[in-house]
Amino acid sequence: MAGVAGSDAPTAAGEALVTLQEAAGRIGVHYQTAYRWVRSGALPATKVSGAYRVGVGDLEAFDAERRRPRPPPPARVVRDWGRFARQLHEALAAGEEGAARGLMEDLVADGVRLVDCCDHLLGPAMRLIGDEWAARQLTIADERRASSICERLLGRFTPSPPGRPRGVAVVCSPPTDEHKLPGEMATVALREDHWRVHHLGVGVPFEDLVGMIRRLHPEMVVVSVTWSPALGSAWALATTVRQLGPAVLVGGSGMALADLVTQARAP
Ligand code: B12
Repeated sequence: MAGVAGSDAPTAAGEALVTLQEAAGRIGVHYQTAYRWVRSGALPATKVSGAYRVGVGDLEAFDAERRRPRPPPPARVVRDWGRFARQLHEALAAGEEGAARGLMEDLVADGVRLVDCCDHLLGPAMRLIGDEWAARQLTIADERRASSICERLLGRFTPSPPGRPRGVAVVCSPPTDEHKLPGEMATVALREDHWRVHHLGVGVPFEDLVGMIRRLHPEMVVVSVTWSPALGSAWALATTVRQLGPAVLVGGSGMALADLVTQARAP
């Protein structure tokens, strides 16, 4: 073990110890996840000079057990989304990305669907951020930082389910709408429901959007609109795209992704 960053000398019992940071890195999880496992007693650890150390043997056994294939447990039913949304809001407002990630990691690990995380956790937390921005308690820099954290969280958890996709979908926004996050959320929700999704982001000129949709021949186009002045161009886009053949769904602020997923499944 000598020379490995964060490693300690072997114990009297001959087992090499590593710091919690090193242990988390070795099994590919965030430090806070490993910390929670230690605190809950799931991962054995000892304290050396006030800091946790994990035996390499214990770590390997724990990781092997964690990775052992087993039938998925029944998904956790979240009864108090409001509490989680407030916690996430606090983390986002403070720029505490690790705390935000930990919160989401726990829910996803418990089988909570991403569509529900978007509708009941990220959405409400970001709306609180928006209220605080409108009340001048937060700046645009705070708002952008919070959005960026959410985008990275979504990127991290975006699934690529195996098997044949339901079909090809394009998610886009009208050219003048700069709100990218809702389109990201729609993309995640549809991917989770086995769609192959092309997300075109924001700021794409009208004719480029139409050109790309023409090339991709999707079964469905979702126009996600958040900024109300962009509604007119969202409907204009929908009208143009419908003539090319795909089904078009327009939606955004205040509308649930669970409904988008249901509507997308309708023949
Ligand atoms: C983050 C943010 C920004 C960021 C966006 C960064 C990014 N990467 O996305 C930036 C800084 C760019 C920004 C800019 C602006 N913003 Co802004 N922004 C927000 C904020 C805080 C969150 C946006 C967000 O992600 N909301 C979306 C989610 C989280 O809420 P939701 O819409 O209900 O989400 C669901 C639906 O969208 C659904 N969904 C998504 N797609 C689809 C599709 C279908 C078919 C269906 C059914 C559902 C669906 O999924 C979501 C999950 O449930 C909101 C606050 C708010 N209340 O939303 C303000 C807000 C949207 N912004 C607002 C404003 C005014 C602006 C600016 C004009 C500010 C300015 N003066 O420059 C500019 C507009 C720029 C433009 N041309 O678009 C206003 C909009 C008011 C209005 N009349 O529309 C809001 C509401 C803030 C406020 N309280 O006033 N903003």
